[in-house]
Amino acid sequence: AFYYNEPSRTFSEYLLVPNLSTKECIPDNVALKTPIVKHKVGEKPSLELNIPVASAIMQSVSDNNMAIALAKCGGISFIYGSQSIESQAEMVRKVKKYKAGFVLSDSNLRPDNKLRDVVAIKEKTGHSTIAITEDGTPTGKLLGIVTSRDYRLSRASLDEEISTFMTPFSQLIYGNEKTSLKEANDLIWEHKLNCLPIIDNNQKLMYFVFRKDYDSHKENPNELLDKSKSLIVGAGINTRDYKERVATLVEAGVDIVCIDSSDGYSEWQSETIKWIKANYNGDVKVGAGNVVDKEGFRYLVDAGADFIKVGIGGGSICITREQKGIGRGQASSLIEVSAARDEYMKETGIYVPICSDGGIVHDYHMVLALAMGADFIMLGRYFARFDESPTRKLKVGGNFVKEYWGEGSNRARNWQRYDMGGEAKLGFEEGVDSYVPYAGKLKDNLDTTIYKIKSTMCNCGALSVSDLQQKARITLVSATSIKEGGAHDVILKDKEISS
Ligand code: MZP
Repeated sequence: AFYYNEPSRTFSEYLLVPNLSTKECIPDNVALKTPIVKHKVGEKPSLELNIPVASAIMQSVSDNNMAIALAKCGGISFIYGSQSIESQAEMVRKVKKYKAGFVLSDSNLRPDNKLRDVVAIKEKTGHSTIAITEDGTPTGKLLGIVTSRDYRLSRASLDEEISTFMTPFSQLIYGNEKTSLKEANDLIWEHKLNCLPIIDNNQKLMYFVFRKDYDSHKENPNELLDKSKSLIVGAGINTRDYKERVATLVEAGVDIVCIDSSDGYSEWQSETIKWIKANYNGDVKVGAGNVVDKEGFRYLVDAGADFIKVGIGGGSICITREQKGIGRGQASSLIEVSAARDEYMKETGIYVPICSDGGIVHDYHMVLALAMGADFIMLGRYFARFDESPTRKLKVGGNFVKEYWGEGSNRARNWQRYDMGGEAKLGFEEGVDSYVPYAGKLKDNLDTTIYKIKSTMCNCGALSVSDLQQKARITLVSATSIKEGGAHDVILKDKEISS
């Protein structure tokens, strides 16, 4: 046998040592844009994320709702593959059809409209119209009106209504009546237009209403309307039914697929990747894994993989290490695979993104993963806690929880993920069925996490992911210093004092 000289390690055994934070190192200046497909060094990758996170290829995590919520925040979901091809493709279609936006109604306003400044003046404008005033009083200067979905007014009477209220506005840009409210909102979100869309009773756009000081020559919304894009979405595939599954997913509009396997260093994966690349002229992007060493990385990259996923046995619901004794500490795996990626880049001029999959417990683990060379991070437990995950929210022992189960559990029975070419069944469990604490809305939690990541990067003097990968200084910590890192030698106020 070959023996590694060093024990394999995981994130909690490391800390980041701060670098000089220059004055421009503030969270607002940190860009988290990151590539998810291979590309020539110096060229723009064909697929990027605005934030370096992906939700796991799991029944209890990634369906179309999760995918929409996460893509709106700039990440990506890989819709689980342990379902029929048709139902998975339908989920993909739902994401692709969705146009980022919001429903304009009294209860669902854009947060940046400053809700506190919104006052309904229903008596004046009809039950389903609200007014936004500058000082938040019913008599304050009007900034805009928003009509709700069931607003019923003819174009003429709406024109009249608007002219009554338009005094502070110098600009009323007529919309193209073929444009749906969703498309208009998509545009507003995407380009951060400071305006309100006004719709007719067929939900078609009538006007964009702008503030007086708005310079419409810079970005006329009607010109921006063809350019509006759909959300991006990925999907998990396996090495058995991939020919049919990939064809159907591609037709549904999937942006990228990923072979979902607990151990990806196999001839099955190589064959699958080569088939996809040959049959789609290289156009279908495919991630592969999971691997934990340089040999696995090189094997899948040589087969044509677009990104490589790293991690075996570190997932919160995973018992593979207990069941089979297979795996490696996530940090050690990542450090070795990232070095292999850098070597490959020097040799070929091609950058292959790495995804660190599983085992993230604290937000700072994400920064460590990025610093150790990951380009993005896949999370299961983290996302399972939110409203948008597909599982039930329950009250257990007085606390709200959400269900979260592994793909290798008897509940999911995703035998393809553990397939060793034998019978088409899950021979034994490699995952558990569990609860995770309920944490509320995805966006609220993710915003905080992203802010933490950015501010930690500022401590490291890094303004981008690649900057962090180059500049980070990482130290191992002793067991005693781990203890020092938490609150210690004090009596916490929320704990009972035992006599
Ligand atoms: P975590 O974010 O919950 O720690 O880990 C999620 C990852 O665990 C998934 O992306 C996947 O790679 C892995 N996973 C999913 N199901 C199992 C299992 O049943 C598993 N063993 O290990």
